[in-house]
Amino acid sequence: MSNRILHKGLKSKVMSAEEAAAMIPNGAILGMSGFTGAGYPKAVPIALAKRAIEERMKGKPFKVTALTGASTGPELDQAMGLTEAISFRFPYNGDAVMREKFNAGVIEYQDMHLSHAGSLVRYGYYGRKDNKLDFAVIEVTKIKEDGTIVPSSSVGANTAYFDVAEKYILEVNEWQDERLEGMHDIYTVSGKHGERGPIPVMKADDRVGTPTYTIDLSKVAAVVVTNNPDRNAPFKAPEDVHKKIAQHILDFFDGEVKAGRMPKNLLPLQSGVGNIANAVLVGLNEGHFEGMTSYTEVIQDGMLDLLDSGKLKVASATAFSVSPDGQVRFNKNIDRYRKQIILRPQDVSNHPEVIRRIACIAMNGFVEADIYGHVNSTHIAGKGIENGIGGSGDFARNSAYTIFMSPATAKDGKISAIVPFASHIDHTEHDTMGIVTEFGFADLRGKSPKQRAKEIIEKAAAPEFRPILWDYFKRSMANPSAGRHTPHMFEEAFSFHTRFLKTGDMKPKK
Ligand code: 0RQ
Repeated sequence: MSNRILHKGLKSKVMSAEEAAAMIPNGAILGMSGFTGAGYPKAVPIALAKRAIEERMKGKPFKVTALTGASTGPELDQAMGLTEAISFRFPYNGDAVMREKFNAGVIEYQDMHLSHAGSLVRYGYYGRKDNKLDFAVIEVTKIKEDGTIVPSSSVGANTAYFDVAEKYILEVNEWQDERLEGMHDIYTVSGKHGERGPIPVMKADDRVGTPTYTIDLSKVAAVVVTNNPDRNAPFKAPEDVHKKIAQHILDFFDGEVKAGRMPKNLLPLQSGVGNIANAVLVGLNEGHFEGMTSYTEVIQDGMLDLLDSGKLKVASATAFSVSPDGQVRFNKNIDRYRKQIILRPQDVSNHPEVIRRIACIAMNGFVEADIYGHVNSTHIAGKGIENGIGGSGDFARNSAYTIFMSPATAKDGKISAIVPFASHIDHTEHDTMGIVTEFGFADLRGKSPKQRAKEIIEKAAAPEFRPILWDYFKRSMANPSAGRHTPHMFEEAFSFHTRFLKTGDMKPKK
């Protein structure tokens, strides 16, 4: 018997993952834990994938709806994707197999702002006829004697899933360090339409909830013991282009501090996932800013570096997204990190109210941006959805500074990240303040669409694409049927994309 299950009543609920999965009927709606490869269930999803195969061999269907916090790991999205054991997935995905299934039209996916996920589930929009979910399948670190639950390496949307599910399956993962206890701040954002009060987080380091989940123990149908690592992916050392992007952002911060618009210790940092975001954090660690804070959704290696150097005082998030080396370092220093790191539910970490109150600096990657500043974070023309909007929209709309960053070209220079019209729009011109590439920082604040176009083409577009972007803009200005506010030529708006699909290059043949 695991020494992580201390509550007497729940000891009798321990069973294998296969036995737990056998309780889940075809068509069930599951709320599962997991956020950026941290804290997702690792045994029951594989058992469900096996069941899907077994049932299908008997000629019976087996598919479930899988709601999570954000992306998970191969045991969930890859295994259940390969076996097509999922019919509908929400609200974010980062798995390549699952992505292929969405883009092949085999599995339905709804991409969603991560701050909305818990609320929409609580409103009953994803439930059965009685608005409930069938099961919450949640990874935890420990079940205490009094039945309170120590959360795992992510909190995600778990409080909503506990609130709305009829039954619970808890995976107690002994791989998670028990000393995570005390790092979480569980504050439940609940209440019907119009009945909610303010969230009392006034600063990044405010703790307003409890360190554990308090759940209805009578709903626990199964407890499964696991000992499996999170999906910890290594980071690449920042490449030249990433370092240049980071430098433009650091120079921008310097300018804002000098102008008296930003304090010397900056504002609470939100940083997306990926190599560019990590390069910015590396740059901040090598730079001169001190006493920084972070109010973000994931804690990656660069955040640990900043905490280690003492330049960052606190990091508030909903999950970890560290490399295998980062995990070793985290476990080694966990007692110090417990004082510096706060893990919250994603409807608090990403809540517009808090983000706007504490005035974050949002920094997220983009796929493409158009000359007027509309940003596509999610869709690749000719391929379909990449990952999802994640928390980028929560932070982009509500932060004091909203910065999007990407290399100016993709696929060996054949694709321009700056296009006449974005082929999908996640963030509108109203939400974008800075578009940054290795060539420069386009500052869009206080600019009309035409002024933005000039700034974006001159500062952020790759030099080899500037002439054709100018050509598009100038001819749109002369287009009698376009209007002079945001001029376009509809028949050519997607000419970069269509040319790429036909010839493999967005540039016209000479
Ligand atoms: O393709 O993997 O085949 O090489 O897209 O691009 O440049 O490696 O950058 O990993 O930082 O991802 C926007 C997807 C950028 C990410 C996005 C191809 C490119 C490559 C990846 P390959 P890069 P990144 C916090 C906030 C939305 C969610 C978000 C993202 C692959 O940042 O998912 O912000 N953001 N969350 O070659 C065709 C283009 C392309 C292109 C890039 N214009 N056309 N292909 N690629 N641009 C996190 C959470 O909320 C959980």
